Amino acid sequence: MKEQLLKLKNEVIEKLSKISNENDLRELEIKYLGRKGELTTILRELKNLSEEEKKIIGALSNETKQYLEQKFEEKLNELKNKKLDQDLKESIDYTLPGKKYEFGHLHPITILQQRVETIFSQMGFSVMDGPEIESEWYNFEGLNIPSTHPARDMQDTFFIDQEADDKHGNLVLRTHTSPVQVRTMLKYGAPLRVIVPGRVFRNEATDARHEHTFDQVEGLCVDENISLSHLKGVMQEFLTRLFEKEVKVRFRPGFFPFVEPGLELDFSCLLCAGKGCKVCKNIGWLEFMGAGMVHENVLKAGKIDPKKYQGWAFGFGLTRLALMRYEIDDIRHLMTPNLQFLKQF
Ligand code: FA5
Repeated sequence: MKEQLLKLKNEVIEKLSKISNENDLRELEIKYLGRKGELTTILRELKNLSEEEKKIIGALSNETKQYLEQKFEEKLNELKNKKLDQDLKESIDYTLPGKKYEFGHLHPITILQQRVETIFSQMGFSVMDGPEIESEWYNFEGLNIPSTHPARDMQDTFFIDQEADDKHGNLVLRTHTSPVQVRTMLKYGAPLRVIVPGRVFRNEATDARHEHTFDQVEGLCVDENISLSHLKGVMQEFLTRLFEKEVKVRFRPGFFPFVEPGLELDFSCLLCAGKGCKVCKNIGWLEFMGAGMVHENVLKAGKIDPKKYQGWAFGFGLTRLALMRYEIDDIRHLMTPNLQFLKQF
């Protein structure tokens, strides 16, 4: 019987290795371990053995039974896992196109701002920052615009019902980047060469060229023997590098309370190079920015000696520049989250 059990065990192991589906496995199990199975048949013979043999063969047959039961269970698990793998493979269609991941990119204003910063940095200017929520004093009085002065009407803003920490009047949303002029002078003194890109706000009805929230770039240069010819040279170089073509600039008289003399700077039309076309309305020039020699009172507000130092300042609209640079027909596109528009840059 011992040999019979061993033979049966080897037979089952051999057959198990060839089984490839659950049905065949079940049939094999019934055939050998079932109630009328071959192992049971062998065990029925036990009663014909002596007590001594019964003990030994009984233990051996139990051992064989447990061993085979375990092998059947292992085989069942193996088949189930194989089926799972198969199902998974069939549920994936490898011919489908892959998932496309969307990557964002910088906003056109940021791209342009970085370019502006690079060009001015190359010309020896530092890049400064200032608060968007500003005290009335820095936004107006420090720039020679007293509260009763009609020039305040030029830049209507949003007033905040809260006093500034520095007790310089109430807080306002800054209407221009010019307040950083005085802040920079107070912090660093003269000589100075800085630009200040930043967001500004005005209480303004919007149209294709006007926003209530837009970006400006301030420029300030303070030193001994500084004149407007330096400004002309710097701006001509800046615009030529930015547009990658020869650009000329011209001055026209302009009024800003914080500069004296004040001026407006135009540059030659990029399309017709000054000859006159639809874009420049046949003038040959495009309006660009306000500028001028820093007013004595502003230098004094910045604790700089006007007898020793002079300087010029300018302020241009970065948002308006983006309209020219990218040929955008309406400024309001730049503030929308319209991806169709933004993806073009
Ligand atoms: C000023 O803001 C002065 N601070 C500029 C300055 C600085 C002059 C230093 C002298 C010395 P102005 O209000 O013109 O000036 O605005 C400057 C630029 O901002 C304009 O040329 C224009 O490009 C842009 N700008 C003004 N208002 C708007 C608006 N509502 N929407 C978009 N851009 C605007």
